[in-house]
Amino acid sequence: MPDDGPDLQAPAEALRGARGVVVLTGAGVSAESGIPTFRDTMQGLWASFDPQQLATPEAFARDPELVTRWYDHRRLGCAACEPNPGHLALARLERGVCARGGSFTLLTQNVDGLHRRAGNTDPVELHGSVMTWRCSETGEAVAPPPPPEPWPEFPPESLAGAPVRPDVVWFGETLPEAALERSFEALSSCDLLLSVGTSAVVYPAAGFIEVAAANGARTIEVNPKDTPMTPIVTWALRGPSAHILPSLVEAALGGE
Ligand code: BJW
Repeated sequence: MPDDGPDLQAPAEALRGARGVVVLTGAGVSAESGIPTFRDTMQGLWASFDPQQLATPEAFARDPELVTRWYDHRRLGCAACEPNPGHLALARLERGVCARGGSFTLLTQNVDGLHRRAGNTDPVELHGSVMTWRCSETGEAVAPPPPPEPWPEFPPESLAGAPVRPDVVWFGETLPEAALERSFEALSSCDLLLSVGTSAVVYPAAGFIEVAAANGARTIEVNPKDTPMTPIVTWALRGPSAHILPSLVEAALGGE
């Protein structure tokens, strides 16, 4: 028999029977949309920079021009990309679970806005969004120029005279309280958690898989590689999410 991917029967049955579904996504779900994952080596002009060094309040304080140029480059890159079949499968999954009266919560670490564009109605953006920006002092929203226009200056300046920053969560910053509340509420009552395209090394999101498992949920991981959470998940499905998710969701929902 040809090897056309992992065996989806048991995880698809679990997904079909679940009444509370939580999906946790990371950068890998957007890889096939052409957005590099967070821990990929950067390309071109940014090849000599380390994302983990730039995604910090300290880097922004030290060099706001560099950090805002990097985020604006990513903002315009995300705006130019489209949701891929993996994103679309998760939107279909939300419709299917809700149509049969179940609960569905999408928790994403991604800042690219692609889940919303694919049709998921209310994703919890744990690490914020690169598409929205705010004054670094007052917190007031400051709208960036519509893509493909870059900001006219780096860093952009707010009406309060302070540098404007992307509305993302950097290392050492706390996640939005409402996002954490919605996450823990969903994790405490779900019977299935699907983790897709995350290296599962950044907390608190990485710990969500353990929280769901400790509450009795079954867990599915979709990733081409092992992660620190692989040993505890119920099913580890190896492969790219743009291939696996459409098949998994089709097997779970069928004609629904
Ligand atoms: C594919 C694929 C394909 C490829 N299909 N898959 C507990 C223990 C230890 C440390 C801490 C802790 N609690 C808090 C911390 C500190 C810190 C942390 O976790 N550090 C660790 C690195 C050790 N956490 C924080 O600081 C958080 N704040 C917080 O907890 O506040 C309270 C506190 C502070 C300090 C101490 C204690 C408490 C904030 C975390 C904010 C993270 N922000 C970033 C940047 C956002 C803006 C931006 O994008 O620039 O979020 S960091 C970066 O990592 C980004 C991502 O959302 C996040 C996760 O990365 P992700 O999505 O998993 O991407 P990758 O690249 O790592 O992995 C991609 C995966 O896809 C890989 O596995 C591939 O194999 C796979 N893949 N192709 C499917 N086609």
